[in-house]
Amino acid sequence: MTKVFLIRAPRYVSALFGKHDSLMPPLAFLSLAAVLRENDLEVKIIDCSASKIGWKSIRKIIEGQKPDIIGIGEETAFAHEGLRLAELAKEAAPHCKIIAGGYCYSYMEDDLLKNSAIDLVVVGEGEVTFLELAKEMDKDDTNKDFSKIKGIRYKDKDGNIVKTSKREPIQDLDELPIPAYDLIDFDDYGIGKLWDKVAPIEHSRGCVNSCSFCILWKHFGTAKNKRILSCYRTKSAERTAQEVEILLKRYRMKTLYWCDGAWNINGHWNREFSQKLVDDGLISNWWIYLNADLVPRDEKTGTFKKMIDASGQFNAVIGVERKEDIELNALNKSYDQDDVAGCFEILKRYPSVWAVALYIVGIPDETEQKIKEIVDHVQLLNPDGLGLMPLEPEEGTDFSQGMSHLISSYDKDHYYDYLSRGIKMRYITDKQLRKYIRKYSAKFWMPKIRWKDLFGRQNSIVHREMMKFGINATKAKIKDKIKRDLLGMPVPRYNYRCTYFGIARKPEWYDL
Ligand code: B12
Ligand code: SF4
Repeated sequence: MTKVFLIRAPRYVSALFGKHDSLMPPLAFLSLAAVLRENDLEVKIIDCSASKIGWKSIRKIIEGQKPDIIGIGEETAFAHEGLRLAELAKEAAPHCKIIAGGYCYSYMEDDLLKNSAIDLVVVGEGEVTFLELAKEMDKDDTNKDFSKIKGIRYKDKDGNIVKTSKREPIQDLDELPIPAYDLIDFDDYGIGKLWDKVAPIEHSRGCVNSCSFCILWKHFGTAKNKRILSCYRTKSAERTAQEVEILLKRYRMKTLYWCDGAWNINGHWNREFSQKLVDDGLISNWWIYLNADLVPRDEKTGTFKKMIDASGQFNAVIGVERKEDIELNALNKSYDQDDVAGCFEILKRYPSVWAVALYIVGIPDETEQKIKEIVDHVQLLNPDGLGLMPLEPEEGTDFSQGMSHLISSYDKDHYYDYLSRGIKMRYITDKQLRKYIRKYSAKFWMPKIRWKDLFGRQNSIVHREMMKFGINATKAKIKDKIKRDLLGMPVPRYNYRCTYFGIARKPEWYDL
């Protein structure tokens, strides 16, 4: 029987994490594994950070257990570690085929196939393609033919890169089996009380919009006349409620992290699903990405209130992106600032809502003044949290800067990270951008820090946990500064790498 390992390579971890070194289970692997298993393939998920497995140990595991296929699908900031894993796996189990997929590898296929140990790349939605590939690999060498499998890239026997036609998205998502939650240990994930007992879940794939900085709508899109168009699909309310029930009752999860790019696109669905959860008593905390213009629509019909009723703590993340409508237009955003103001006005009416406004900074004509104005503007919306996110040159998006060679060359000094982004700004440097992000984030967050919130009882556990993370991050930074500046000890640049929560540290188990 073909043995498939889905592996997340060892990675540096955020200084903000608590006892867990991995934030959230990889939903992609859970979903892929469920499909493979349903088709009688042997599948294992190894999340090195979650299980605290370092480079030497993962080599031993691969050498000892000899999988036939290893699948990797890292996010961009960790992509070079996935490639290190591919190289290591080829040495440890030379017969093993390495397949890469996901948002990053899908769009750097030429570089990957030329410069790394990856054998095949799966582009876009993975379940059907991966299954077909795994079955094909099971055939003996003379009968193998990958050319009929849609949505892949590989090298033929003459070394030419073959690109097969686009894999069309799965239309009925209810056909997917329930993600293979039993293949991971949920206890290995989360951050403190904020994401305690957290489970990733999705009810939809794709989007109806096509924002220029976003890869999601393309990744899960459909091909028409050689163009990629958005293609939104959703599971039924019934099926999604079934997943919620499994997570809450069987696995005792408390928080659902909704992975949908925009959760609230279909008003009828929102209503039907929320009502079902209320009826079935399936209440939990939610983290959720909402499209701002659709919140007023759902408020008018009473649907938004139902969504609040169906959840405990409701953590809403809104991509406000920019302050000026002209800039929103340039990013091909579907809404304007009036929509955003209307959305926050509604969010503030509900005490269980903890609302985060995300802005994109580092657009080509960024200035300090513009970032300052964003933070002044945000006071009008009065969100509970603010994220100033640097625009990333993600491969496959309009802002892609051809960075993939930096990842695939795995050069320790020049790997792709979110600090040296490659998007050139006319008026400020990357270093200034980082400084302004720190300065203006502090301007927003500092007035929110109150000691009584840290120790006393208050409404939002989220607020308290955020403060704790801030304190941990500052402690980690001061420690590094003392080491470097006072004791003259080496502190790798990597320590300041901008992953999701700012600072990354090398965990003790990393090299073991
Ligand atoms: C959860 C999540 C996170 C979590 C990460 C959790 C963790 N690692 O523990 C957090 C919140 C920390 C996070 C952070 C960031 N994220 Co994020 N995140 C997501 C989110 C919401 C869900 C991912 C998911 O599980 N999807 C559901 C699964 C089923 O889909 P999937 O992963 O795409 O997998 C399918 C296919 O891609 C493919 N596939 C995937 N892996 C593999 C592997 C193999 C072998 C195969 C064959 C196929 C395959 O098959 C799967 C099934 O069809 C997505 C949006 C989204 N809806 O996907 C954004 C998204 C991935 N994030 C994005 C971004 C920009 C970021 C940030 C850079 C934001 C920022 N500015 O700080 C950071 C940094 C991330 C990093 N370090 O690289 C972008 C794209 C990033 C990229 N190109 O790598 C996305 C698409 C959001 C968007 N709309 O643009 N993120
Ligand atoms: S609305 Fe969100 S998910 Fe949809 S295209 Fe825009 S950024 Fe991507």
